[in-house]
Amino acid sequence: MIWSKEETLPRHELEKIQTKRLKETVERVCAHVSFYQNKFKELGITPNDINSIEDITKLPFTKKKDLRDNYPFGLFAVKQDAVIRIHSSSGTTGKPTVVGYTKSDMDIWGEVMARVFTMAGVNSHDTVHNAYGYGLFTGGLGVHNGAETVGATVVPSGGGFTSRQLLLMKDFGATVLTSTPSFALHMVETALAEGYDLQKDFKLKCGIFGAEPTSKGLKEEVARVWGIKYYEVYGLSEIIGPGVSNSCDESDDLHIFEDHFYPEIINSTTGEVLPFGEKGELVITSLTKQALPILRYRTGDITALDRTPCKCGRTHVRMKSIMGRVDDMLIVNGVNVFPSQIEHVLSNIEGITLNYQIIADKKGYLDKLEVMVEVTEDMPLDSIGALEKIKKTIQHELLNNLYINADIKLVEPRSIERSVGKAIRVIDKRSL
Ligand code: DLL
Repeated sequence: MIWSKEETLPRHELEKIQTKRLKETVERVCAHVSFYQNKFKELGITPNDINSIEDITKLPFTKKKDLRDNYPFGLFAVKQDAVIRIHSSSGTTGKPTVVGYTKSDMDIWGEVMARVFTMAGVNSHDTVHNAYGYGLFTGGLGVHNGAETVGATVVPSGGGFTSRQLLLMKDFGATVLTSTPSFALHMVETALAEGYDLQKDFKLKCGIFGAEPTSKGLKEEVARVWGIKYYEVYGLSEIIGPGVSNSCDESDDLHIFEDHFYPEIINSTTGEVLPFGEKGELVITSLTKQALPILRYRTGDITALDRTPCKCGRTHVRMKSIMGRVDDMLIVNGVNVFPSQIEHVLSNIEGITLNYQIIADKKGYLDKLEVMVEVTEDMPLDSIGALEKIKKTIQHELLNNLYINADIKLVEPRSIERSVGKAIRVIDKRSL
């Protein structure tokens, strides 16, 4: 089943819609967002220069930093009374990235997520157990909205409380699981430890997983142990949240909902647009967003695009599963964090230095983060009470500011190995 006719439009018709919507978006940002007004002035262009979708390459890029520099609402193109929802992610110097939605944006989010669910064969007869986090993160509420749009019964369980989640999944007869892939596997471990029979006790037929980089092996493992079909959803808050693209029955690649989100692949160093099939940084322009329209957003995600026809009948371009990042952003159990954000938190804590290392690893199927930090010279290492207090403070600040749970290891001054060139701040032992 296909949710909307826009997903199967012939390319020339799709391009007509994209051109019209791009022109409207450009006019909107030039009328209401001073950041873009200045960018257009610098580049010596006006909205009249945009006459076809190909003209998109004349437009400026937008980066995460631009959202932070214009914190909180500087890039919004509507007045506050038109904004009905705010989401946000953690930020470098305490300033989060803030995104907003009008009623029309929320309807479009519901629509694209309805396409995602329909791609996975989900309808009003299904019960969706939604274990993506609710709250400021776009995962929980974004997925929720789409499940309701297709008329499914949603169980808004959110993250954590694995035992209770399993009980609800069994008793409510969930047929669809939505969560990060690592959480889906973590559930398996808990279920087996608690004596459940995965095939007999649960009615799951499929899962819609995303929000973190996942290897082919891990996807196959999730599908195998649960005995379900694995669908992958991709998205990011700056563009809408989950629902930018999703995999169909015929392919592991993900159809991008191109009538709303226009994709390009660029060489992240030169900014040059790369041809279909080549690997590079994914750049997305929102074509219909009202509250936070965004031009050529540098996602930092590495992938490649494929325009060859798909057997499922959808004409929208497909992207490969994310192959990595162009920057040092870590995704820990679905939460995005930059090493610089951790450094900022550490810099405000007494008794430690800024000689630190972040070690990302797996504990079972979940991600585990350890922050190893050297204490100051005057901090006696035998003062257990003082060290415990520092550890607790770091843990608390990381959780409060960045929403991450980390183990803290305090070590002696000068004990972390120094490197000749750039300091090695991150050791990522998780391999894709
Ligand atoms: O993670 C939105 C989302 C929620 C997507 C639930 C899918 C499911 P952010 O918190 O803004 O939004 O993080 C966006 O997460 O730039 C990618 O680096 C990563 N990401 C999202 N989906 C995938 C995926 C949500 N399927 C950032 N594979 C993005 C790999 C993904 N990485």
